[in-house]
Amino acid sequence: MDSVFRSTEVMTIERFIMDQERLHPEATGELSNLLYDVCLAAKIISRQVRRAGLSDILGAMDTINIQGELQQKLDVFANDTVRNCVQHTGRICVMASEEEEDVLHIPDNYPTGKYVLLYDPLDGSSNIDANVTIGTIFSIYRRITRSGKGTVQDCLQPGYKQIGAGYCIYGSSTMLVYTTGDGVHGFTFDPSIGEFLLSHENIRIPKQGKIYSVNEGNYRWWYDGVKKYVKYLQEEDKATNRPYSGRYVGSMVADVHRTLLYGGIFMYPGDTRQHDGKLRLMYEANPTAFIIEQAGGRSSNGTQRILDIQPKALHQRTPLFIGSDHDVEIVEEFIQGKRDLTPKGDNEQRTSH
Ligand code: FBP
Repeated sequence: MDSVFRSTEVMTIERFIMDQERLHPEATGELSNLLYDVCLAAKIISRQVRRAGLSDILGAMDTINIQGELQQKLDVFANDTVRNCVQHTGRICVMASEEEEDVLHIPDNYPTGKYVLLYDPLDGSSNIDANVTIGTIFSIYRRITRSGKGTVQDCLQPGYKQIGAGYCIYGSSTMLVYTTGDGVHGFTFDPSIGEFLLSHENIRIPKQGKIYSVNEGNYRWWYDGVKKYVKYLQEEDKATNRPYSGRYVGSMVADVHRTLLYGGIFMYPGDTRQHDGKLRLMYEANPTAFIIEQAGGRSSNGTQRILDIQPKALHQRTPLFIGSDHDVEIVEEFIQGKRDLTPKGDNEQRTSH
């Protein structure tokens, strides 16, 4: 019998969110309801992803999104699904999506609310047709404009102001992981009863890992600090858990989820072609950074904490180094020149400068 059903507490995500809400006497229930809306969208997208090979939903549209990427049919389906599950509820004042150039305003015939939702409807979409794990990522803020329709200003808030963030991963099972600042919790979807059930309560990332995750195909364009760090991870030194093992799915949500559970580091560095890397600050880096930090990990662009970056543009990109506290600390030292590789035969030592 499933372990979840063997436990004395079969806990749905709705029940869990309500219990967490009780921790905040000032809460009105609107954030809880917004989280339910996102769960509903995730269930609908999960159903479509699971039967993608059977229905005419694989393959590309003939449209290019703001990122310059060919939109996949599932990208558009997921984008519309999240918008349609949330925009009519009166809980949000504005949205922003990776698939849309401008902010998504609430249609005139719907009331506006006090929250802001930013989302990547389908992360890893280049992997869809190969049936590789993909996901939906979301980030929630309180509005800063007073009332009425929200604006891009409501979206361009630094990550530490997030009041909720999460992702739903469509892998061997569908799993929703979220935080509202009271720890990180994971819920596995049981399609036979249509419920997300608590399966990973209060997830903690290991202080140090043994896995690094990066697209080494870009090595030649990396800056020296990152090149040296990856060389450092490949050196043999049992005392420091090295060499690390390499894992790279190419779907950020999958690589970050594994890093959250097993520890180690996921990186998408900037390089001589793309100084700010590929990943988007607002709906990829900020939400995953909030989750990883809530689980005891660390996030950085190499020199600054991701959650402290003041956004300037909706679709701005950022280098990303995220994962176990010890591992991200070391890559920062290599990038900032505070640490260097040791000549062969010497044990590693920090450079003085
Ligand atoms: P989208 O699919 O949402 O555009 O995300 C970008 C992404 O697919 C990430 O999920 C992944 O980490 C990265 O790009 C892979 O990039 P690359 O193929 O350059 O390694």
